[in-house]
Amino acid sequence: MSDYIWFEGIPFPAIDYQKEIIGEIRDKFVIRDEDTIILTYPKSGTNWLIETVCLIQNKGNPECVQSVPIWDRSPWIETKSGYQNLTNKEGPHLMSSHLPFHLFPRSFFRSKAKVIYVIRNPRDVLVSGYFFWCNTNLVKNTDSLTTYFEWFLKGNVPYGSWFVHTRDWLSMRESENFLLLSYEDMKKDTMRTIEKICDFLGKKLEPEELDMVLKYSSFQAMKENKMSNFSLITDDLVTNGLVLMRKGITGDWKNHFTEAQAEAFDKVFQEKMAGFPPGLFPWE
Ligand code: PPS
Repeated sequence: MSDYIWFEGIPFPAIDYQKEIIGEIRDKFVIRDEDTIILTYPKSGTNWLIETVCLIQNKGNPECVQSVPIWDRSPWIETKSGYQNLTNKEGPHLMSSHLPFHLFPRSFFRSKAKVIYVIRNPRDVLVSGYFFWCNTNLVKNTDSLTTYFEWFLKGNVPYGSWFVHTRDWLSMRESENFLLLSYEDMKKDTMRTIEKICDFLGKKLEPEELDMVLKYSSFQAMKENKMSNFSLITDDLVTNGLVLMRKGITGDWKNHFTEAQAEAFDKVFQEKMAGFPPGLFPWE
């Protein structure tokens, strides 16, 4: 098991990340007006959104999502391999990131590049992260949910505190080039979310093309697509069979939290997210 790489108070996975590169990306990586960025705190539905956007860009044709690994279609800005990939490839770029606000490339804040930020009930993010990271060699991990729960509340998990990440990025929610989505709304009315993304990206799709986007970005289709389900990740990075497409539901935290944990979580949430309108967070 690896420990983290720490950069400016944020723990990053130990493999495919490097402090110098994370700093260089913030200071020097150039994001252009034509670029699109999928931005999330880990385990919020990043890959679902990447799949959806790739399908929208291809008018529902699944050829690309079925032949190119997801991390090549939308490279992770802050990983060594993603950064290399982006600097070698001509834009416009579709890219992904889990970076917190203060470490994000500064050039973005001077650009018109579009960001789609997805939030998810942090309780489900916690459970999803626990089952994901404990099957990898990428980070310090534990096989006790009790321990992981404490780490999560303190922000001692990959990419730091959910509360800080979300609070900071939500400060951009009124910006024209920022689309805020939630995993819960994506589940409740997937087609409506696809249409919102099309509007935001200025893409006009025919009804049958929209149906194809819906079909090929479904949980089942992605679970069966080896370009998207992380089964191409090499064995040296994973233990116990890593699964990205675990359950794909909302509210799974209720199957895992004790009553005391649920209460403790509510208290921290109320403290740390005070000041935001409750309607912004569409979960129970
Ligand atoms: S990562 O590793 O941080 O990039 O993970 P991320 O993609 O953000 O989140 C993984 C969770 O998203 C669920 N998922 C989906 N749910 C519904 N529909 C689709 N198509 C879909 N694709 C991914 C995935 O199952 C993870 O959630 P859990 O709760 O663990 O099942």
